[in-house]
Amino acid sequence: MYFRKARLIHAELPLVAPFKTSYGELKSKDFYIVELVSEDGICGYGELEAFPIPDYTEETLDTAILIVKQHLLPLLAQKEIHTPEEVNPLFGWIQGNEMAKAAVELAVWDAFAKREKRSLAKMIGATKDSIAVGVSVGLQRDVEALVQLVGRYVDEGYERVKLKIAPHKDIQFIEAVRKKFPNLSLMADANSAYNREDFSLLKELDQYNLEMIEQPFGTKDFVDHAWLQAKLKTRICLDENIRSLDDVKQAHMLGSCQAVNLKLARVGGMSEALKIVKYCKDNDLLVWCGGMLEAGIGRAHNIALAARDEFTFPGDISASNRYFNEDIVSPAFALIQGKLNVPVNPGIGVTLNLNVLQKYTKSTEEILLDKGWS
Ligand code: OSB
Ligand code: MG
Repeated sequence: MYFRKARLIHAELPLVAPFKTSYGELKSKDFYIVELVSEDGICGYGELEAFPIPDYTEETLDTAILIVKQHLLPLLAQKEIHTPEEVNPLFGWIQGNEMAKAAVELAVWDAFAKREKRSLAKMIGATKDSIAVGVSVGLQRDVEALVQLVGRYVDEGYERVKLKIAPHKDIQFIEAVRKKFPNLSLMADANSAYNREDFSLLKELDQYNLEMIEQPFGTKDFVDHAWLQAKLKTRICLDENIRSLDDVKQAHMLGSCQAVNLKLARVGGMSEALKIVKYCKDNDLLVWCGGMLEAGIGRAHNIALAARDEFTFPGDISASNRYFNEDIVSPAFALIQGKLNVPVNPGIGVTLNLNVLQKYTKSTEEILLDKGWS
């Protein structure tokens, strides 16, 4: 397949409520859609998940779109791509920039699945037709607000709840939610807000029957995480640390975690994600699908991945209405008895909702891939 054109659509969707983590607060989802058009008119879509500021990883929307335009799209220009697996090695000489790579690579996967008239889920070997999902809840003002919000999500049918924590915004909050929901599948995500000196706080969390504690320590640390994992009965899960299969191997060999939050955007796309899934399965690491507050395109990719059999633990893949009043795809993703349906149409299985997308589009740029580069 040759790609003849790319369209970069910059859009910003307001969130239904601000999302607060130990890094800061997000009020909207600012993103690009990467549309690749093949020689025979097939359109593949990817969503660029970098955030406006480099707090979660080094990439920002501005740096990532620059990498897409200056380095990744030129590699696709005038080059025949035979399988989507070729894209990851094609981008391999470029260091880092996983989110930029993922946005383009995932658009290629979508295009190939559409050409084969198969759903992306089926194409990557997924068999589930619906997936149980969880919800990630941001830091709240006080314990009462948190307990009430969790109650709302539980009523809506979410099967697993993740609570953001930070030092001293932890024990009280977790304790209150656990007391109100003794049997809820519950976990905590620190977004790297702790260090070894905070051990007593983390040790206290060990008594609340949490599914896991996600990314307590620094985003490049494997050694202190291993030290902590040896001291806790609760599983440690790594998120920010995991940018490639090599990172997962390192974490596993050192004993830094027992679970991996897998995000397509953070590991550079589908090919790397599938390798990580296999490694986790072979080495008894729990792997589950994380989220980046995706709009509809990114969410569709996540759902295809999480439809594989290895994903037994509900992902951070909530329904569209948990994030936005309206989503940019049709149909939007709806929660049905705690589950999301896996689209069956070709490719990602949803189409751009142009009415909604236009309302929130900030700019559009078209780049021809058959001229100007060799
Ligand atoms: O740490 O998992 C995280 C959102 C943005 C950046 C990092 C994280 C998150 C979430 C939200 O927890 C997950 C979702 O998309 O629902
Ligand atoms: Mg996380």
